[in-house]
Amino acid sequence: MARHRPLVIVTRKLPESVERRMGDLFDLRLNPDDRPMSREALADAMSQADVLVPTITDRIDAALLAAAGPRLRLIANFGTGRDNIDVVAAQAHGITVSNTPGVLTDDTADIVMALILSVARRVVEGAAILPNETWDGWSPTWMLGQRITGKSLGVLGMGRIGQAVARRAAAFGLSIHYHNRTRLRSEVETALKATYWPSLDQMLARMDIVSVNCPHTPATYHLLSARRLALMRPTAVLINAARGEIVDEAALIRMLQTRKLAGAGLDVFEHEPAVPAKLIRLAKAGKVTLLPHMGSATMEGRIEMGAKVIVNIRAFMDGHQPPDRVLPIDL
Ligand code: 8YV
Repeated sequence: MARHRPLVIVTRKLPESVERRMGDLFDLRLNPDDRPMSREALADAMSQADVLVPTITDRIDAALLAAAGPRLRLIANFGTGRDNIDVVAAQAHGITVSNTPGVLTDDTADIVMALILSVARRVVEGAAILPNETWDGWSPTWMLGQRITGKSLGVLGMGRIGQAVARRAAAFGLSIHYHNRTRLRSEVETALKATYWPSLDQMLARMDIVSVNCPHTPATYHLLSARRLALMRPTAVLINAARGEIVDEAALIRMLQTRKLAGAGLDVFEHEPAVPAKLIRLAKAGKVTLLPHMGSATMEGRIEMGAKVIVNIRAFMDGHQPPDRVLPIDL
């Protein structure tokens, strides 16, 4: 692509420093009121922009891509997950896609630990007591949770984030187990003291805590199906800070309601921003901790995501592959 100031359209409000830098480099159209764009607004943006910078709240499907203007050559996703974009259709239309891997690994792993601790030690439930002025004082048998030291953690998806979870969890005294498409190199496995389970079913049946850390792809949609969830121990806890679509949410709710699963910590939901009323009721009953998709929500993370987006756009405008190009084969 010839070097010119490309028209870059950003669909949501980004940190000020990121928007300022983008404004220095590109012809920039921002969304200062931060409301998610309607499908019509997205189509309009895609008919004009050279580069679109969407987020998880924008569903860039095959129909939108087919109707995109001839100028649109790059979709530089502000996010690591790219399940909001039909990458296969983008490639078919000659549109390159990039994402922002690596910079939200630690933040997301921290939220996984926060969810594990919250569910096992009833942190969120306990934190609501004083503000509600319902505390009658200490009792030896009140607010008892589960010790996490000595328990087993099964990580489903041992990529960057899964490994960061494993390192943290090991420091808390959990034994680390994992299932992944491909087994880690033995040096990495040894460093993480992680046990590989070629069979997801067998791992699920033996873990105290299961953390979902794989991407959402056609192959992982409902990977934790009703059948697989039923393999878990009734005392076990499920943590998901990856994507809601990986877990059959209705089946999970049934398992929690019928006490076939002890608890869950969820940062993501199958139909965001909708959260089923039944899940909210389970949260009120202290069975689950629900967070509003804030795994990567740190100022540092957002600024680094913005920097990655800028680098990807610049490399592309200079005629190179963006360093974080997403290929259909990665899905
Ligand atoms: C981001 C995420 O905030 O990057 C991801 O994959 O899930 C989030 O934490 C979001 O995707 C931004 O688009």
